[in-house]
Amino acid sequence: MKKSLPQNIWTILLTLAVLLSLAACENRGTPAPDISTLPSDQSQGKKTYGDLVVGFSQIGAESEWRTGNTRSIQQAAENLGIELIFDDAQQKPENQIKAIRTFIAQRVDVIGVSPLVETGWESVFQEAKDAGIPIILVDRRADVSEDLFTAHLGSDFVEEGRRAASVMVDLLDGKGNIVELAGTPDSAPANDRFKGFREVVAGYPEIQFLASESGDFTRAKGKEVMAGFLLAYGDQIDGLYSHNDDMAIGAIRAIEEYGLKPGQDIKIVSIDAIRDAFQAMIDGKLNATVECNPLLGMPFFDLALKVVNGESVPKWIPSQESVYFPDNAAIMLPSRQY
Ligand code: GZL
Repeated sequence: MKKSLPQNIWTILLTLAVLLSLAACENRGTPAPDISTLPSDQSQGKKTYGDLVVGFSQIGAESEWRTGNTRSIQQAAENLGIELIFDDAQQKPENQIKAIRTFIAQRVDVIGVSPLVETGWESVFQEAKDAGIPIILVDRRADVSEDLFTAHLGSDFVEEGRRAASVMVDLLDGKGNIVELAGTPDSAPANDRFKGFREVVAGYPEIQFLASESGDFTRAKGKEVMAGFLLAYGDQIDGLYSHNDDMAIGAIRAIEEYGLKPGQDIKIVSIDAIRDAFQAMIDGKLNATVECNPLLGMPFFDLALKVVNGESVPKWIPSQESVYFPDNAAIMLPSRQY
């Protein structure tokens, strides 16, 4: 005969069943941990800045803009605790290709590069793609198919050329002879600034180019080429369009040595908005500088972390930029960071 259980055992079992079911409800009711509040290294294995190893191929140190760009990248890596492997190519694209191959061999998480020139990158970018290492273009663009790089973080150089031309047209009142100091041949900024400027002056037939020659974005070459322009055209020159401030500052020296007044006898418009350009405007030797922002360090690493964590990013993230004139140069100078 089935031994009947003492009556109170049923009460105990029932109570136990109720308690267990409440506990289960409690667990079901407890929300899953909010992964967005966890340190991201715990949320589904996402990397944090401190996990990143980033290779960066820099062009060189040809200008104050480049120096500011390098400082921004290195400082941001230090602040974020990112392992940065930084290579200075000293203006040689073959050194950039070598550096990218080394980064691939080192299995970095992301490769950043500012391509010196637009062409010649397909095969090494394909090698990075085959190795599963994303490439982010920082500053300059490369002329490759879009599947060979993940994103481009940099300025709209064509728009910078348009802005420079609009200022020059105003300064010359729509007529005059200009010379042009162009950037590094085949570089994206030189190609685009050349193009953007001409889009605008095409509407002013009385503005004529006397000459255009590369000053390679450096002060020394800018001075040398401007001296040649002055020997060839002298006081026929009404305006100078320089693709960057460093070449314009070199040209200012050449104009003074020639015996003319920069900013007065020859109107000068350049691009970058480096500190020395603000000083030149204060001194009355430069008439305007179109901003080109080199402070790309933080945005670059923010983009790199998103890419490594599989987040979708825009193909191009253009910089927001202004144009600066002598009237507020003295007020602006103290706050300029490059
Ligand atoms: C533009 C950058 C250019 C600067 C120059 O983004 O690539 O290179 O305008 C620099 O000063 O040398």
